[in-house]
Amino acid sequence: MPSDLESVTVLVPGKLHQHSVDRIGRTFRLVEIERIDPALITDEMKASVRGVAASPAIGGGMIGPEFMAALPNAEIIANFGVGYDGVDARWAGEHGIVVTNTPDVLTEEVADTAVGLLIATIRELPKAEAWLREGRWRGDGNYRLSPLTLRGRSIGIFGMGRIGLAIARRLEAFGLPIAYHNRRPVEGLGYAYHRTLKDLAAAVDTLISVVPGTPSTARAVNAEILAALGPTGVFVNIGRGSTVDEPALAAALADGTIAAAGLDVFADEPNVPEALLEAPNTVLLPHIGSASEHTRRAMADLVVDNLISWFCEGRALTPVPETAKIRPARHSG
Ligand code: NAP
Ligand code: 8YV
Repeated sequence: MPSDLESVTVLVPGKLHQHSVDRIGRTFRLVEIERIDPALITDEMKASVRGVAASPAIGGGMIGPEFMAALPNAEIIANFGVGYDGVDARWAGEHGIVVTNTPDVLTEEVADTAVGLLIATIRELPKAEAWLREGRWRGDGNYRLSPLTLRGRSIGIFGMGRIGLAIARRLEAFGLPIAYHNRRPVEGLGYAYHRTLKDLAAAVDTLISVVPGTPSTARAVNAEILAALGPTGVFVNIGRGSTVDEPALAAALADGTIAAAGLDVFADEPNVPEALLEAPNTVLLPHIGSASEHTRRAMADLVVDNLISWFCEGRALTPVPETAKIRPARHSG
C-alpha cells in the first residue's frame, strides 16, 4: 500500500461503524464532523478532503448537492450500505464524484432476516413468546393456533435482485412457488415474471418487498396493491420504508384488507407511525436486516477497501451504476 495514502484526507461525517473509522484512521488522514451538514465543513476541509465515508441512515441527513459542493476536491463517497438512497448519486455522477456501496457481503444475512421475519409474522412467534414470558402458558394454557400458515402460500418478490434472489432460493427450498416483479425480467430465471406490481400482488398471497428506495419505487406499495394482495395476504418489507404508503398499510391491516405484515424498514426511521404500532398482526423490527457483527464488519471493510482501491488503483471496487464510468482526474489524461 503506498505510504502517501496517509496524506489523503478522508472525512467521516456522523456515526460510522467503528471498524471503518479505525481502518480509515490507520490508513488515511481522518477528519470527523458530528453530522452530515455542510455548515460544519471548515475551509481546511474544503481544501483537503478527497474522500468521504458515511452511513447517512445512521448519521442522519443526506449527502446531497449542497454537502458535496462544499467539498470541491472530493473524488469518492463510500456509502456504508447497499442501499444508497442517502446519497444523491446522480448529482455525484454528473460532477465527477464516484459513489460506492456495499453489495453482496450482506445479501445472505438480509435474506435470512427476511425469511425469519416472514415466519415470525405468519406464525406469531413474538406474541407466542410473550405468552410464555408472561406466565400465561402455565396460567391460561396453550398459545392459540396461528390462523395463518406458510403452508400452501405463494410468494411474490418485488425486487428480484441480489437479496430478492437469495430470499427466493430459500423459500423455494420450503416448497413454495415464487413469482416476481422487476422493471425487466431477469434473463434465464425460471420464476414467473409479472410486468406490473399489481399483477404480481393479485397472483400471490405473500408479497416481499426488497426494492431500493428511489423515486420510481416511492410509495409503490399502496392501497391498490394491498387490495390486490387480498384478505389472506401477508406483506413483508425488508427493502426501504419509502416504498410503502404507510397510512394505507395501517388501514389495510386494521380493516382486514390484508392479514398481516412484517416490517424491518420505515419511511422516517427511527420514527414508527403510531398507526403501524397499533395495527393488528404486525411484527416490527428496528432495521436489523444486515445487523450482525459479522456482516456489519464485512460492510465496514468494503467501505474502506473501496477508498483504498480508488486512491491506489484509480478504480472503485463497487461503484453504483450512476457513477460506474468515473475515473480519477489524474488518470483520465
Ligand atoms: P439489487 O441487486 O440492485 O436489486 C434491486 C432490484 O430491484 C433489482 O432487481 C431491480 O430490477 C429492482 N427494482 C429497482 N427499481 C425497481 C422498480 N422501480 N420497479 C420494480 N423493480 C425495481 O439490490 P439488492 O442488493 O438486492 O438490495 C435491494 C435493497 O434492499 C437495497 O437497495 C436496500 O434499500 C435494501 N436493503 C435493506 C436492508 C435492511 O437492513 N433491511 C439491508 C440491505 C439492503 P430492475 O432494475 O430490473 O427493475
Ligand atoms: C444497513 C441497509 O442497515 O445496506 C443497506 O441498504 O439498509 C442496511 O444494511 C444500513 O445501510 C446502515 O446504514
